[in-house]
Amino acid sequence: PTHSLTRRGALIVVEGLDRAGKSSQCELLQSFLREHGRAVKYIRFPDRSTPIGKLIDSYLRGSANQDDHSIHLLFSANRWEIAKSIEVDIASGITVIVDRYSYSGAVYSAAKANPTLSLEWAWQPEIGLPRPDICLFLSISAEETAKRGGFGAERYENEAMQTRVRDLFRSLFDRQEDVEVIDAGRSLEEVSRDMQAAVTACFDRLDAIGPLRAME
Ligand code: Z5A
Ligand code: MG
Repeated sequence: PTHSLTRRGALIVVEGLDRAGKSSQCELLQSFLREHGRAVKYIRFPDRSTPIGKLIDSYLRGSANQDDHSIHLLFSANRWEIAKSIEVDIASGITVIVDRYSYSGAVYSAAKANPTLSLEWAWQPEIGLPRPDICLFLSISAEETAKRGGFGAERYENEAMQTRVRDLFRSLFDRQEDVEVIDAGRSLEEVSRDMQAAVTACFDRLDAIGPLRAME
C-alpha cells in the first residue's frame, strides 16, 4: 500500500438509544486508542457550547419551544459548524470519535410523527457532512435500559418517544453501510472489547477507503 506523509485519522461515530452507554464507551475507546499511540479527539453532538448549541440546550431542557423543523435544522447546523474542524483534524492524522451524529439527528426528529417531517426530509441537511468510516450502533433493549435508572428530565426521555426512536434507527441502519451493531446490554468490558475489534478492523480498511468521504 502507498502511504502519504501523514496518514489520515479515522472518523468513528458512536450511536444508540438513551443510556445505551455511548459516552462511557467513547471514553474507553479514546483511552484504548491513546494507549495504542494514536492521536485522538472525542467530541459529542449536540455541542452545547456554541451559540446554536445553547439554543438546543434550552430546547432539550424544556425552557424554550421551537417548531419541529426549526429545531431539526439547528441540530444539523450544530454539526455543520464543527464539520470543517473535523476535516482538518482527520487530515492531520487525528482520529475523531463522535458521540451521536446525523443518525440521531434524523431519527429523533422523525420520531415526533410530524406529518411534514419524514425520515427522508430529516436526512437531507446531513448530506455532504463528513461521512464516518465506521458507525458503532450500541443496541439495547428497553428492559436493559430500564435497569440503568429512570428517565431524566429532558424533552425526549419518555417511553413512547424512545420506542419510535428504536424502530427508526432500525429502518435507517437497514440502508446504511459501515454500520456495526454492538450488543450494549452487556458489561462495560464486553462492549468495549467488541468496539475495539470493530475499530481495529476499520483502521485496517482505511487505506482501501481512501480520503474522508461525504455523507450521501
Ligand atoms: N438529539 C437530537 O434530537 N438530534 C440530534 O441531532 C442529536 C441529538 C445529536 C441529548 O443527547 C438529546 O439530543 C438526545 C438525542 C437528541 N435525546 N434524548 N433522549 P445527549 O447525547 O446529550 O444525551 P445524553 O444524556 O448525554 O446521553 P445518553 O444517550 O442518555 O446516555 P449514553 O451516553 O448512551 O450513556 P452513558 O452516559 O454512557 O451511560 C448511561 C448510564 O448507564 C450511566 O449511569 C452509566 O454508568 C450506565 N452504563 C453505561 N454502560 C453500562 C453497562 N455496560 N452496564 C451497566 N451500566 C452501564
Ligand atoms: Mg451520552
